[in-house]
Amino acid sequence: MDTFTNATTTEEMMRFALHLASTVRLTTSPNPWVGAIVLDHHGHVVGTGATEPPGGRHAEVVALTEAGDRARGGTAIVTLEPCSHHGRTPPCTDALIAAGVKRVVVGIEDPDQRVAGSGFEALRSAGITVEVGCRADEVRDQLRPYIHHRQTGRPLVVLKTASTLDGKTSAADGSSRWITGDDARTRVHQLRAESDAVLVGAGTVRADDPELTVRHVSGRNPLRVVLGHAPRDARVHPCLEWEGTPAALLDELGTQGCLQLLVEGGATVARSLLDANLVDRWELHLAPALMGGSEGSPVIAGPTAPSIAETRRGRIREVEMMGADVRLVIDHLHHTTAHPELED
Ligand code: AOF
Ligand code: ZN
Repeated sequence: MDTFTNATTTEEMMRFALHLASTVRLTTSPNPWVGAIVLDHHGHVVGTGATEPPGGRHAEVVALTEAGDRARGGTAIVTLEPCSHHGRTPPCTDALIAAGVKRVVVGIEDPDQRVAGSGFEALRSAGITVEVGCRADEVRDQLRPYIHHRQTGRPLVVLKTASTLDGKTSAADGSSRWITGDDARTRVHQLRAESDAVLVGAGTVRADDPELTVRHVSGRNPLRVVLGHAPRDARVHPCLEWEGTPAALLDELGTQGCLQLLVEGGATVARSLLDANLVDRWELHLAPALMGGSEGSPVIAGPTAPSIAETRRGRIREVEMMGADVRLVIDHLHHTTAHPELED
């Protein structure tokens, strides 16, 4: 009966693999969060797996171990190309070949230079049918920090800001607590847990004395980085106090295996990163609040764009309610000449 041959089922299984991968999002860095499913030759699920913490088993090996002999003649569905190199663990391609899997369905090629297509080659030369590209856009999206790191050598830079509807982070008297609510705070802790490092400016350390740890969700604390010098009694310690340029910081963090850097402020640090075109994603938390006027602090410091033509424009990729607040995610914030909808 329900033999596993039709495309719909493959897509459904890849969706399941994406879900499995999402369950280990906070625990695999600097390795990718991968999901794998093994089907027997009837098309029944006989093994599921997700990447274990660094040094542990890869997703395929977890799923194959659960499947045992039932993998023979079956299919493996994996979000990322199986590795073919000896890293901290032996190659997944060897494990798939040894298990007698007949067909491997993959989302995307592994951009890691040690793999980059050689996993597919190894499987094909062992006579295994390899299909690449299943739900590729979703996998690319899910693995974006990892892909960015392997392609550029730098972490994906996520700028997070919280403001009123009119983009203010403090009132005329300087008061700023709290603009957004509890759900937004939880989201910030989720972002910290997803990130390997979190960056703030020395001004923010002096003004807010943030701890920058993960408290409202369970996850690892990111490396804390201060651009400039942090007062000795600041709560951000122990931290890296960076005296060089932001670009050099990204190179250094990339070398350390940092896949995602969260920038939590303030407005001057945000501006310097934007000016250097180093912001890959901007997450805005907007409270349904309004201050009005030209006093108070803006979300991004520095001079105002001199003309509409010199305005940065991005693409809104996500809009979500967070309690009474809203979360916006913007990509590709570049200088363009017109409103995207007006471009032909
Ligand atoms: C896979 N499945 O679940 C993951 C893969 O140090 P190692 O041995 O753990 O190898 C890390 C590299 O393996 C990593 O950079 C990436 O190329 C790949 N990750 N591959 O087949 C997995 N997590
Ligand atoms: Zn592997």
